[in-house]
Amino acid sequence: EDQKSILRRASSRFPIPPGAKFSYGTAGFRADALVLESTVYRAGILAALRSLKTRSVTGLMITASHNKISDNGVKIADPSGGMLTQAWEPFADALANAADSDSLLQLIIEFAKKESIVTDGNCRAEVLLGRDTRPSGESLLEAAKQGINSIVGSAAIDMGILTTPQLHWMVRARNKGMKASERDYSEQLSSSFRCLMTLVPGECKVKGTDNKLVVDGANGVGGGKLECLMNMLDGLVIEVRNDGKGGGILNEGVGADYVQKEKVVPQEFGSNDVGMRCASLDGDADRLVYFIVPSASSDNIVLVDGDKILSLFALFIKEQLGILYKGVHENNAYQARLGVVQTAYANGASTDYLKGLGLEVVLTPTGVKFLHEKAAEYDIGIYFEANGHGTILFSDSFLCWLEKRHNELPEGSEQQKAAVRLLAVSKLVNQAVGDAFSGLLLVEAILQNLNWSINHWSELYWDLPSRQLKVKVMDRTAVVTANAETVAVKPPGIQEAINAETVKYPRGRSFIRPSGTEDVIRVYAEASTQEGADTLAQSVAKLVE
Ligand code: 16G
Ligand code: ZN
Repeated sequence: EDQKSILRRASSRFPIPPGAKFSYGTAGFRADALVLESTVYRAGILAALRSLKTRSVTGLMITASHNKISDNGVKIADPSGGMLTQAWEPFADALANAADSDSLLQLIIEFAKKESIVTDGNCRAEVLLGRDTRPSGESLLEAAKQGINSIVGSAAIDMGILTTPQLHWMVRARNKGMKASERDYSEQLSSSFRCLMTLVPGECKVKGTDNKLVVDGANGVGGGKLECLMNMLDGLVIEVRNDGKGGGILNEGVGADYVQKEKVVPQEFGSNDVGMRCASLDGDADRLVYFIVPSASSDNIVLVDGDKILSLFALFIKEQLGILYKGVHENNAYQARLGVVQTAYANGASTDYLKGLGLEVVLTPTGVKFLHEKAAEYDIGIYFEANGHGTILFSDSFLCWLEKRHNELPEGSEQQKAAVRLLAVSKLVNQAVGDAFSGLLLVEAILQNLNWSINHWSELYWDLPSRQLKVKVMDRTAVVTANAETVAVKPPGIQEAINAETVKYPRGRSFIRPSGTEDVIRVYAEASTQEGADTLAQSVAKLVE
């Protein structure tokens, strides 16, 4: 059977639901799971074509992250392990929205021609598949496999139930010729974590249960996976709650998104946890926030968000670089460029703090692909969204120099230890995407290295009070932003009106942006008081309505 008839036959089994309109958006296609089969089938085709084009392994992940359990979604991992190249997003949209088998076929033929992709079976495509714990995942996975198999010469490799970052890590590892099983992932994380822990200064601190970390697994894939990883770690006691086995519902009253947005304790947490070090993962474990329950009498938490995780990482790395370069003449050392990447959602106090450390801070629009791309311009690029998605990227040239330097330095010297720590960080931290597990292990290792409590960390700076609102609109594309979403250039006049409101508040800052995942305009405001932030957000929301 030839390529055309295979495609025509297979795609006719996955008709697009009437009236549906899909958009690849910030993080892939996302919708109610019931309408997603055709989209996931077509995403399978896309992943296979991308693999053929790049002659590398690609990935396809089925997840709707922190969204409700009845939703699902699909996104493609590029050969680097990062997000699908933006250049292919219009094709992704066109594929997902093709009205019938004929137009789908036509689109594929034209695109393959334009990109010089040959589907004669002589070139092999390989796509790694993963899914989270959503019940709809199984049938959608089947649709994805059919999509991949619709492209002649393609192989779908089912990696099973995974966190999103695990799948991305595997794609990257495969293309680097490394071993890429879940076991290999866990070994890399646990061995680099152990390495960081052996370098904790002073006598080894006793890690009793009084120093335990309590983790909210969002009733998603992360809880169970973390329990497996835990068995390979020393020096860290973790108690996982909401691991999905206790009957709780995915992302309902639990998880990093809930904790960060609502700023209240998740289910299964309460007065017994006062003062404990707590952390929360999202449904597919690519986001991480920490929190403290300050008192038994209320549901409120002290949030330690992505900005603060970023600040802890930046501070630690800067300190290690300082030790490494001590006494070395500028001309003799590789000058590592350290950069910090945030979005407009970063709390103003965090940006001030980071700049106060003398760091270069840049803003990008919301969405991992933008932050990641920017961070990759540095030798060490640290990026985080306030919502807890982020990672640290190391350039190959810097790592190469660091390896060499490490071998030259006197054995056991402070300088060599700094080199070992930085090398360990580069292995611990997922280089493909933000990963709640590597983030969590790095936070824990740094707190141990600095001998800091979560309270000390939380008090690095005080967050400015902030408020987020969303406004339902007919057409979110009416709002167009510039300067990393800090300025609204359309509709005309709105930015001037926002400015006029903002200047009324000490430390006032506010912006609007169209959501990339929902039909809403998001409003963000911060000010020196909570009341100020609230009223500023409300008046800006009125301007949008
Ligand atoms: C997606 C993005 C996240 C972003 C969020 C914003 C990825 C992997 N995820 O979840 O980075 O913060 O969308 O959503 O890129 P919004 O556009 O609806 O505000
Ligand atoms: Zn997620």
